[in-house]
Amino acid sequence: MATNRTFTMIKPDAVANGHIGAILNDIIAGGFKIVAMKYIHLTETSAGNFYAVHKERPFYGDLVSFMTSGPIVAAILEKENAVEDFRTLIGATDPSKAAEGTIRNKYAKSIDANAVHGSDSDENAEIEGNFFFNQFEKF
Ligand code: YYY
Ligand code: MG
Repeated sequence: MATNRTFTMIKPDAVANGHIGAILNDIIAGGFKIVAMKYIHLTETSAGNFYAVHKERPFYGDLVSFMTSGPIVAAILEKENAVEDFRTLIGATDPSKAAEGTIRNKYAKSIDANAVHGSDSDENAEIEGNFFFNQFEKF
C-alpha cells in the first residue's frame, strides 16, 4: 500500500511530565511526517465520544476522567504502513509489557496513564483524525 496515515494523542500524563518534545522527536525519528497537530483540553463529552467503543469496559469511567485531567496533543501522522508501524513504535498498552525503547516503555508509568494513543486500523485512523481535524486543518 502507498503512504498512509494514523492518528495519535500525547496523553495528559506525558504532557504533564514534560515529554511532548521527546515523544515528537521519537515520532519524527521513526519516519513519520506530522500532517496536522493541535494542543487541546478534552471535555468529558468529547473524551467520552472518542472512547465510545470502550463504553462497556470496566475502565471506561477512569479512562474518560484521565483523558480530561489535563491538555493533550492530537496529531495525524503519515508514513508507509503508518498504523502498524506506529503501534510498534509505541509498544504494548501496558508499559510494563512494552518493548525496550518504545514510547510507552520510556514515558508511561501505568496501563491507564500510558503516554500515547495510536489508532488500531486504517478505518479508525480516518475516523479519529476526522474527530479532531476539519478539512482546513489537514492536508
Ligand atoms: O489501543 P490501546 O491504547 O493500546 O489500548 P485499548 O485496549 O484500545 O484501550 C484504550 C485505553 O484504555 C488504553 O490506552 C488505556 C485504557 N485501558 C485501561 O485503562 N485499562 C485497561 N485494562 C485497558 C485499557
Ligand atoms: Mg485502542
